[in-house]
Amino acid sequence: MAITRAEVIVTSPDRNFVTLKLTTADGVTGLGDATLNGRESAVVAYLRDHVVPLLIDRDESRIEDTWQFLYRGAYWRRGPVTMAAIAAVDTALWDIKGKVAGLPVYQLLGGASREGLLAYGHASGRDLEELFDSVRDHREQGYRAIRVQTGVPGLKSIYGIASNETRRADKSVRYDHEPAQRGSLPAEEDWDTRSYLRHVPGVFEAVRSEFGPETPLLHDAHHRLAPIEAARLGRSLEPYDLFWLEDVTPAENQESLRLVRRHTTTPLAVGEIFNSVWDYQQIIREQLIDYVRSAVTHTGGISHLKKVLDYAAQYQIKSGMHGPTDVSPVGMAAAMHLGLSIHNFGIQEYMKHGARTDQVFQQSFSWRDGYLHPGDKPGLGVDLDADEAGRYPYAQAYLPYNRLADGTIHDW
Ligand code: GCO
Ligand code: MG
Repeated sequence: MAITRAEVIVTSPDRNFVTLKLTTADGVTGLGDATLNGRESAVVAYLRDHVVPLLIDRDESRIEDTWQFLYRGAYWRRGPVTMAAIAAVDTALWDIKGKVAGLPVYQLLGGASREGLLAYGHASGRDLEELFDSVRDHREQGYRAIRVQTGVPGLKSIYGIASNETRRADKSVRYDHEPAQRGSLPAEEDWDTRSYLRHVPGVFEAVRSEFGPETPLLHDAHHRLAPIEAARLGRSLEPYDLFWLEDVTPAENQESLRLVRRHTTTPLAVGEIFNSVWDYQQIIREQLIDYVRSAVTHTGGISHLKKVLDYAAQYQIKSGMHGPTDVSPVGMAAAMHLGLSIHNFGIQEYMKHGARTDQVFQQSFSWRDGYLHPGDKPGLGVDLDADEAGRYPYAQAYLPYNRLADGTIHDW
């Protein structure tokens, strides 16, 4: 029982992905997603220089020991690069363990706690007409829950809006945007909080009026508000019964959510940029959020995110795993296996990958009537076609950044 080969595969079919492939002495292979949007090369170097040499000859069955070895043995702890690298190793080892056992990973985690995973997609529009078309498009695709993002009058380009410039290269999905834009430097976007706070409640009033009260609607403030502004937004959206309001305020200061919580009953989701349980400790213990947004890919893998969610379950907090196109099909499969097994599953973000991505990664999950299921192939159920992957070399791409009208850098 030993890992004999570890490869870091970088491919860019529709966007950049970093995948770790482990092979054992018995020829069993496992895949792990290590994609960190806009910082992929940092994780590639961390894996190739500081992890791969340590994996060779390790016993692939010892997942927890390997996790602790890579976490504690590095001396320098946590952070997005380290925890994405550890996540890839952890996920690949769970993939191998499932294949050796002849079981899908969710069976190793305690079996299914539900028939399928409620998913949400990203509707967006620069104006109400475009937004309504996007909502209809997502309902036609079968989504039962829909995130709503909108342009703001007076702002040229902001987060989350599929426009001609940001729509994905292959236009495979009309309205999904790919925030990371290929090029040597990040793109600058603009922002004005007061315009946004004046505009958004009216958008949700229009969406509810057009589509009714039933559909779970979500919205992402993408870290842009001060706590009191977040409190105001949460309260102003209460008549529209959101499923959740995401990343209302930068949450490094976990206490800041106390003020938001005092003013609004709109459910809160936080954590897609978190990478360990320590980022959540206070906001879970004080029940300052309702959903944990982390992806398996960015939070130390299946082993660590399960620990975070088991801690959250004690406080009636549910999962809302991050699932944009920059979580690869391997990371999505890991999320689905974990989400299917835990009791406190909430919802799974699901932005469909492009056609070229689906050629590189052969997946076995199902998408039916608004629900996802990881499938029952042993392991994660994903294969990577190395030849196909080789057709798409890495292309530098950055997430945008933000400035206010006076030129001050703001949170993107
Ligand atoms: C989401 C996220 C994304 C991020 C992207 C960054 O809720 O899906 O906010 O849109 O911006 O994943 O890599
Ligand atoms: Mg988000």
